[in-house]
Amino acid sequence: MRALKLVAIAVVALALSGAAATAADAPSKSKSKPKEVSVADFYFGPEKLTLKKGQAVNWVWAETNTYPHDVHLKSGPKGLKGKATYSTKTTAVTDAEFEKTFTTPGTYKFICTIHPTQMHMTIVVKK
Ligand SMILES: [Cu+2]
Repeated sequence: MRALKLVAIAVVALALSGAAATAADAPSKSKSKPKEVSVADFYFGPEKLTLKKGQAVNWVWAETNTYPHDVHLKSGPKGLKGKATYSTKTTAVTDAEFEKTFTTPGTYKFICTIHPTQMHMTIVVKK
């Protein structure tokens, strides 16, 4: 009888912890995560991304880099406001991130100003 009671308690505890985990996960599921782009030695990975309006991109400098890189908007859709905010002022080798939310639909072209011919990427934001 005592053993049965312990099993019952364990089952209740498991059910409760499961419910708690679900509740904790809920907020992160409701808003979409930023798409991650790797800023690596001589390439952005991926080089092409398609987003929905309102989605964000987070550029993350690769830990294995040995050269400095940046993220610079070369061209954006017509009428894009706050163009400067689409480029980071950070030039880093590693340990850097740059996040930007895209609210204006259209095509965006990014380069690394230090390696403009090798490092380029396109982001298309759909309506
Ligand atoms: Cu670079």
